[in-house]
Amino acid sequence: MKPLPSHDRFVARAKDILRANDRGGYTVPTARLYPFQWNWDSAFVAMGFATYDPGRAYRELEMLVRGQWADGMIPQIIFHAPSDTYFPGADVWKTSGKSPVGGPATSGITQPPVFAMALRAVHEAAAGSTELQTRTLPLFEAALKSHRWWLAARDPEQTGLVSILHNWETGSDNSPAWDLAFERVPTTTVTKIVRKDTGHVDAAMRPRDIDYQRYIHLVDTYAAVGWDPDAQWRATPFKIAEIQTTAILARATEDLIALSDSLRRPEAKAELLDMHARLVTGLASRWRPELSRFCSYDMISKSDIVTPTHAGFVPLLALDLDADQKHAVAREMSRWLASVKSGFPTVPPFAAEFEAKRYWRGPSWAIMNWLLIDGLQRNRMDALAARLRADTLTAIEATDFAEYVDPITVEGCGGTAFSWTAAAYLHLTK
Ligand code: 9WN
Repeated sequence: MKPLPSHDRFVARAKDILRANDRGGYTVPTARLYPFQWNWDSAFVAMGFATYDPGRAYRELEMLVRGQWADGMIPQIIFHAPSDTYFPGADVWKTSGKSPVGGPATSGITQPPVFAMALRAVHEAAAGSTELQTRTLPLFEAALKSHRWWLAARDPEQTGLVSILHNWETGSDNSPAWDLAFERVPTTTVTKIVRKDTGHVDAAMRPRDIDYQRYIHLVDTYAAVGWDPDAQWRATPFKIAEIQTTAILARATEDLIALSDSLRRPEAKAELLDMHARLVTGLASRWRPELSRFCSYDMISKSDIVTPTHAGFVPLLALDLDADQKHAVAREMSRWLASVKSGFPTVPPFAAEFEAKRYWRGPSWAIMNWLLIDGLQRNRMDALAARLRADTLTAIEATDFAEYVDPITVEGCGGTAFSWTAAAYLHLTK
């Protein structure tokens, strides 16, 4: 869709935000609150840069893979330069020996694998320059290695669904989808917790202290087994076969398949086709017609997670729904949309768990709207996609690129001048 003249001012502001958050080849999500490079943030940011500066977009991804581990994992946080405005910082994770020798320190967990979706977008944006496109191949190899890691480390039982072992890995940190599973996670920690986030933004918009105790209990548990994937798989009290992550991985695998054609890598393509078939089958099995959405699965309690969250619709990114599913999803998504003023809520207001301003328990996020719009477009559900796109742009303009938005009052919440919100604006108006 062509940008309207009324978008020009905001497109300029979005580029200013990305410039201001640039720390020399990588982009921090926002100043102070998140002072390092984050995995899926940078993938979205690269797609934002791809709309006007493909060279800078490549650079964002190249900086991210500097933190890739030898086993293929691309970490959640890359600590390129020190900062004391964030907890947990580099010292908490105890990942030396795992993070790259001579490279930056990293956290020990990962984040949603948007990376290959971004790589394809960047490669296509660089179509006019064979010189720029030579930068795709090493990043393709890095992505392939990371997808192998996901399937080996996070689906050792070959279910077709990848599991997350930490809520931070989903990117939807305090989603009520994890509440029951977290009741089994102890609140004791070896690491002393010194929160910094609540010094930057209102505590009512952030997870609670007891949540952080559990988050850090898991970090301590994994550090104690040396971040070994098999040992973590056995030791963890928190293991969720997760639909949002699996949908992103399946879609990213589809994008790698397209790249394997452009790069003429037939063996890689064959391997990727197998991965893709496995993921799509696993994901499709999570459809719950009685709920009109998909559900994650708690691998420890061996039960469906039925709490209503936006994640139930993210599989549209990777699946082609049949007519009955489309009809049911359109009805259900419309019901959620009718209950808010703007954007797609991470939890609908009619659910008991809804909190309008608390992070992933209700607010609308531009990047989640972006993924949902993409999934709706893929499934030719164009009217809903157009509505969500218009809402998202209006909310970004009204809140000056806030981290997330109260979906009832359309107030900006969390961090300000946020990088991936800027990237979403650039992508949705390109
Ligand atoms: C932990 C950077 C990140 C996002 C996540 C978002 C938030 C971090 C935190 O900020 O998480 O990764 O400390 O709250 O939940 O999705 O990647 O923007």
